[in-house]
Amino acid sequence: MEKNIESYLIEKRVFKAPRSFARTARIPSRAVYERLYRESIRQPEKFWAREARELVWQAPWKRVLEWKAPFAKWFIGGRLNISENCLDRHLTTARRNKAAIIWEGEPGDRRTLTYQQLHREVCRFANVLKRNKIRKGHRVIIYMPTIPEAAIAMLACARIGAVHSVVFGGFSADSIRDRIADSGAVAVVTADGGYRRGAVVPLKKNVDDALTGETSIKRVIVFRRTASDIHMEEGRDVWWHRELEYVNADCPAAPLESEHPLYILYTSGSTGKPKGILHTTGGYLVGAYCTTKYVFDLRDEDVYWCTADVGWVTGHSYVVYGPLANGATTLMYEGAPDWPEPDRFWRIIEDYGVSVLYTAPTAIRAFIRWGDAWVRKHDLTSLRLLGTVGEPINPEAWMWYHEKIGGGRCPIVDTWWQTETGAIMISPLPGATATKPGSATLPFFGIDAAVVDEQGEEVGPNVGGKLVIRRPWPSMLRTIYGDKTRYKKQYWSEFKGSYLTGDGARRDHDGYFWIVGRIDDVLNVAGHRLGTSEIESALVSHKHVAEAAVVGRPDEMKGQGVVAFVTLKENVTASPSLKEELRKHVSTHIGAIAKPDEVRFAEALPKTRSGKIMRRLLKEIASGRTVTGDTTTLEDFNVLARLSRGEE
Ligand code: 7RM
Repeated sequence: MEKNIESYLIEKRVFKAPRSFARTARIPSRAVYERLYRESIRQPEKFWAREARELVWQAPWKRVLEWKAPFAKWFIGGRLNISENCLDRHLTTARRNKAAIIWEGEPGDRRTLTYQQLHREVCRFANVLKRNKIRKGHRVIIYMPTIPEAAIAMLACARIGAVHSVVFGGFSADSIRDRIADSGAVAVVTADGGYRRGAVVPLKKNVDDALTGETSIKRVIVFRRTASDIHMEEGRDVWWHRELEYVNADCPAAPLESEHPLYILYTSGSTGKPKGILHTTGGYLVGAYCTTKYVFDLRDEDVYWCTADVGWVTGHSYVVYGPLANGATTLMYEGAPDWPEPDRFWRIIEDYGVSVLYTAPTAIRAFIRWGDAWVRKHDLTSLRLLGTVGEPINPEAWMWYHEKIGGGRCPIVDTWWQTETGAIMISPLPGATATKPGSATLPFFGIDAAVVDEQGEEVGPNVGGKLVIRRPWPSMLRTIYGDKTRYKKQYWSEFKGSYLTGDGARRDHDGYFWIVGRIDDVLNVAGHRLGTSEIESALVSHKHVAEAAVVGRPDEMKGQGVVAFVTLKENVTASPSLKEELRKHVSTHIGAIAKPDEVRFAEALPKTRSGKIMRRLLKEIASGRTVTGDTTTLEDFNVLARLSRGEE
């Protein structure tokens, strides 16, 4: 029998939900959370139905849930349209003239679209789609920069019932080609280019390269963003602005069945070919809507900024659908956080009075590395709530975020969820939950999360195991597009009736969840199973370390040896004595068992565009192998080449 994952790094700091916050919060105390949570678990369908009733349905549902494991249908018989819920529904209220999207381009250009204006643009573009023979059920690839038109294209697809699949603007022609082939898409919506660190990303050129040879694509609609010199293929490519000349703004929202597919989003998975995660209409909307409402506790006065790219699931649920369904003001920024200088985020927060900031640990660690002086240049007092997502946040990075960005007054919501879950699953509620640096805390309403051992039995406090969800929830994936078998096998085969997240976790004595890393990345050192996040956090707690990734490599004596890849803060000199110091540092903070056998300094770590460290690649490098398998989600190939050559 495999042993449980062990834990050595126990965090003792606790931060109560601030009084001022709790006073006005939707969930004002831990007691209220507990009561609602218990109710939601006892009668989940009642809870979700109550939330769903806050939205607009063109026909009411007959049954809340049909669960033929592992296939779920939510709000059966109901008809609705997400774009209607994100747009039309606000037009009869004072939100009509409220900013829906505030956007800033990387070069500094600015646009604001009110709900009324956004509605009009979405209707017009939906008519453009129709004019180009795109119909309900057709798949449409959206390959765009983070500009309002990306959201407009998504909402326009949703309005007519076309299924969108957003591909990260940073991905290559090959990735687009794979996703077109897998989804059988008939159209691509793209731009001539996008801006990233002052350069133009040749989006249209990449699309052209993806379409050579056999393809299912009949139409490419091109938005003019950079005025770059591009090729337009006669009979296939049309300009967005030209097409608008032929349409009006009258486009009723199609009444779609609750289970009508909304989007496919490809995720890399740890190995092999990307999986097309399929989300459907009613359940997804309810999940995105209600988590946004409770977790960010949005007010009409808020300027809410989720820094994610629209190509990531976070961009879907928490830049576009969740905030707009709540009638919030969502800010979008096109470019890099260090362009033209490392204070771009802080400048934006000051300029627009951002009050809620939602970003990723990888970004926070980069800011720490660039130094506090950039932060101090700006007035960040408009902020009232901070969030993180994407990876476990190292407690020291959490503390920095809390003090330097949040001025010690803003709660931090560390939100755990996945592309597959569609919406936040484990997170503090800012007026109710005391937070602990590094913990995503407690499950959201209706979410039956647990940590189990190899037999599927729930483990006791502070024992590590596999994180599972023991019942269906509305925003869950419905399948892997075109591959039911893989869907069943990957997520539902290990423990009967439970969804396998693939993450390792433990719960502490207060029931708080601590994610210890991906199960595939767990190390096995002399019979001890260690998650990656604690060792990495121990390294990041050293004053010279900006970022760390830990992997195992085969070791004759111990089974696996520990290799740490470490990025140092700016102006710190790499030296053999520092390597030794870091090994000792881990040893004193966690124990000799986790002491790295080798520390390697790296200028940067291989990451996905959403900032996740690709440990699979580091494992191969650490054991001296050449890197194989899927690297299409890698942000910067040069990083890999440098690491493989052993350059520091
Ligand atoms: C939203 C998103 C999912 C994986 C997930 C975890 C990791 C995400 C947290 C986290 C610890 C968090 N979707 N993860 N959030 N780990 N604490 N708050 O990231 O599909 O791209 O990734 O990301 O491993 O399984 S995703």
